[in-house]
Amino acid sequence: MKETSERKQKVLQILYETEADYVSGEELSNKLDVSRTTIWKYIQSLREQGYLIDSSSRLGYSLVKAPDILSPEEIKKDLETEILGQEVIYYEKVESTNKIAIAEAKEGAVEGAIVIAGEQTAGKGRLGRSFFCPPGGIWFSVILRPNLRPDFVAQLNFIGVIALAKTIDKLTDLKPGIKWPNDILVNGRKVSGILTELSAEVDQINYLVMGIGINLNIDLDQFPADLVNKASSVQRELGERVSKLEFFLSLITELELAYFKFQEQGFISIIEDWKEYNLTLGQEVQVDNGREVLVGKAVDIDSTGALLIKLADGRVKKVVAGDVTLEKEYT
Ligand code: BT5
Repeated sequence: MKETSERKQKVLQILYETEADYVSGEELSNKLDVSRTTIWKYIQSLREQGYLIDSSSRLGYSLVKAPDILSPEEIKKDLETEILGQEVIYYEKVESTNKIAIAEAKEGAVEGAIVIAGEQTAGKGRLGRSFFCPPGGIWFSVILRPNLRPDFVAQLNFIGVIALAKTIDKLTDLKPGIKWPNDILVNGRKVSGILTELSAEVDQINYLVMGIGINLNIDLDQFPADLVNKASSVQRELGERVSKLEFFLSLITELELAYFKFQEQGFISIIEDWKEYNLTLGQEVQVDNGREVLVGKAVDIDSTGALLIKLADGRVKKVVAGDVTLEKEYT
């Protein structure tokens, strides 16, 4: 199976190198040491993925246009990371990439392996909520195996949101903001969310799956009615489409940089990056922590990644997990 995908990758690589020219079936079959019928099957499979490949019995094959998809072939071509995305599993349509990544992690998938889907039919949000994941967005899950105590896992969400904010900042002229703990907002609307799930012993994480969803090229009229006023997409806010591949590659590069920095220099070192995009600290907020709704001012992040809320009576409460509503959203 792996050999097949490596060979298909090689065919694609040769087609890219040949640029506008043609490469003959014979040359491909010699280079890969497989029959011309097998080459034909790889070409057909690439076409099914959306590649426009011209074929001529005299000249051979020529790549006319590549689809904007996050297939392993496209990703590996331009990958600049050390660990993230070295293994990629791509599906056109799945229930949830987190579900698959958890199964892969249990089976021993390497750190940095990524499961991606073109579309999710049962995308998961936090606390059993669902996440709307139509084609056009980026939906993926990264497997990490950090040397970290489970009670510090919330810190890793910071890496995800920092990487997302930096990528939007770098590739567009939009102003992304981070709403604690895991939302990225553009012009007050949510364009991205993160769901981190883990398997751990008392003092050590076995594996962690960070699921990231981004509304990239999605029309507002595709959103269900309950999301129309609070969600948006990068395309909608920017007024133009953004290459999925470029966005994804930039995102995993930023994600890896933040992950390495976190591991080498500790959590405090990444809080500064987080604060650059912070929409929560200094704001009056309502926080639902599952047991009660706290109202106060978000004053700081502690060393575990928890949010500190100063209540009207002056007490400071720590929130480890919950949903924040900013004052401008509820007044
Ligand atoms: C999240 O949950 O924001 C985490 C979303 C994680 C999705 C990724 S996609 C890849 C991976 N595989 C999965 O199955 N999941 C992950 P939470 O903070 O609980 O927000 C959920 C709430 O956001 C919902 O109750 C809706 O109100 C809203 N929502 C749902 N779909 C949305 C969308 N596409 N864009 C913006 N908001 C959405």
